[in-house]
Amino acid sequence: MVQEQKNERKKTILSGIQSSGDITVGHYAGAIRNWAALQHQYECFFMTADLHALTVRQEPVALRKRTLDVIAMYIACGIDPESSVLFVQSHVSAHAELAWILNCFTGVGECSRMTQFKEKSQQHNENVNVGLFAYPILMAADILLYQADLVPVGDDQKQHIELTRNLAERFNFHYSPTFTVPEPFIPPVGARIMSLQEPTKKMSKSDENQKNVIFLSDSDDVIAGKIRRAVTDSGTEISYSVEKRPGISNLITLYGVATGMSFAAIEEAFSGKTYSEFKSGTADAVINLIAPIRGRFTQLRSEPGELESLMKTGAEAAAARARRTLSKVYKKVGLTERPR
Ligand code: ATP
Ligand code: LTN
Repeated sequence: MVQEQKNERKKTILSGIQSSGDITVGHYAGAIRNWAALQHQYECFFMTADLHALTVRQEPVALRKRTLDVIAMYIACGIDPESSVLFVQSHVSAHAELAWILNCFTGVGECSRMTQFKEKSQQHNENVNVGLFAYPILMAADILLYQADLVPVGDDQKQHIELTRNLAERFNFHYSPTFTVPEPFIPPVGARIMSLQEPTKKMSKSDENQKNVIFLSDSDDVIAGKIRRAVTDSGTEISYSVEKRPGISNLITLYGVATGMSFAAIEEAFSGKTYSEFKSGTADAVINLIAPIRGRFTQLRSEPGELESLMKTGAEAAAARARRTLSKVYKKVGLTERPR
């Protein structure tokens, strides 16, 4: 009973990753490892954003498979399915329903200003659809449905959380307090892992050039090869400076994420060493991080029944929480009660 009361007072986290590609070390650094670190202090909801993935063309069979892969990867990275709710966004219809209501509270100008929209509409200029435009509104619905206090994400999602906060405040002001206004949690290290070949660009799972990206499913040899061939800078010094040495700085960040060492300690450990020695040290560190994750992932994916039952429990728990918020919202905006 005492335990129950304590749990009730826990604050809430919601976060997610789109199932638009395989999970990368960037997702691990910017998002998943922080979820794992925070999971026992908060009541947590972690989802696969499969509806968001539809904003760019997906191959249906691959999308279905990746949606399960993402959930399995969360667990392989240390998310405890016993204490966190893991679910698939499309399994909880309240997400799409709240998104519609929030659409009607969002200015076209607000969505046009979103950096991700501008970038993605250039990248996919053959298919600039309304879903891509309204993407951050669905993300706001994801967060607000669970009354999340904290949203742990990488640096690129800051602007979307700012929009979510504005929408929550707007709705609360127009009607009465309804939504918790969430805070972003952006980690001090690893909030933006950069591409290996173009270290001024974010490492992205949908990058056409696979050499840019380390996937958590990559084999040891593939990881070592990608790091060996990573672009470094003209120079010899192993010291962190994003402006002067973006390539080396990205590898220092990866080394720090993989080992937990501070930048100063890494610089000291490699002082006087060559770039090639540093790269092989970084490859070892990243392999030590990823190999056990990959092992657990393979094991989990070989037991589809378990994942499916977990998704069912997750969807039920998430839907129950989401329904409470959605009912309040429907009532406040003036929709008639559904006849029972
Ligand atoms: P895409 O690459 O397909 O455009 P994405 O990988 O940027 O998409 P998501 O998969 O939805 O987008 O990202 C999920 C989470 O992982 C977000 O919190 C995002 O900020 C974080 N993330 C993604 N890439 C990186 C990265 N390179 N460094 C740090 N965090 C990242
Ligand atoms: N838009 C996010 C993925 C995402 C998300 C969310 C993150 C969808 N819904 C809710 C946090 C909370 C992205 O990283 N591209």
